[in-house]
Amino acid sequence: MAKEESVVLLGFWASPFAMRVRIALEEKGVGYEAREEEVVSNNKSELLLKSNPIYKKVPVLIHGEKAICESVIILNYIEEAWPSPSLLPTCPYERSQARFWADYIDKKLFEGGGQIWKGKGEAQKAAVKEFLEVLKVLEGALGEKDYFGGDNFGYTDIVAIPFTSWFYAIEQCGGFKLEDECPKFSAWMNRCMQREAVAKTLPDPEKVYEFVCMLKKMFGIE
Ligand SMILES: N[C@@H](CCC(=O)N[C@@H](CS)C(=O)NCC(=O)O)C(=O)O
Ligand SMILES: *[C@@H]1O[C@H](CO)[C@@H](O)[C@H](O)[C@H]1NC(C)=O
Repeated sequence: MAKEESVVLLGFWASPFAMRVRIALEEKGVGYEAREEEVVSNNKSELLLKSNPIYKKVPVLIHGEKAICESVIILNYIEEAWPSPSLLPTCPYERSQARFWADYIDKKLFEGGGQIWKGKGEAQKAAVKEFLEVLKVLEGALGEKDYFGGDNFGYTDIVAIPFTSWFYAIEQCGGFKLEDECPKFSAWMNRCMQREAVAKTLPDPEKVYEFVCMLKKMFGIE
């Protein structure tokens, strides 16, 4: 059985993409070995270069002899390899909606967040405005539900929640307060943080802020 094969995750503590995989494995109760890659100094392991020769990025899930790359593809793999408890709804339409919002988050949220902490002046102001618009759209998708999929924490929540560990840094850089601007999204964040799999995976926002400050110095911003 595939389930008895070893499970290794090549990751990096501040990578929201790697956090997705950790949360999914925790939710499924799959034991795994986490190996930390030195992505900042670009000192990547031979195993990473061999397992993800195309992008050379984390996360990579190595299940037995097989390597799976790209966080959302890994999430789908986990859902199929360990079906229970399921992260996706059973109804095909609802599954499509979970994937639609996961894709939206991938395309819009990360881009926008990056433009804030990397930006300056007017460009940064515009990035903040756009970022808040994206969060408003997500608040609309949440509606009155507890989670994106309804009553249960699932697929879209797992795709979205990791990046919120960067929000404190983004607020500091962008000069705004998320809770005032997007109370519903804030409430959803707090709800997700109650889950053990999320609480034990997400890094301390202050530590992420220090990391962002270090990156800004490294990239010569400010
Ligand atoms: N689309 C990829 C993004 C992965 C990604 O950007 N990983 C970053 C860390 S957050 C990385 O490995 N960067 C190292 C590099 O690009 O050399 C996914 O969803 O897995
Ligand atoms: C790069 O990683 C290898 C293996 O983990 C380690 O032995 C080496 O000291 C690292 N080099 C640098 C420059 O950090």
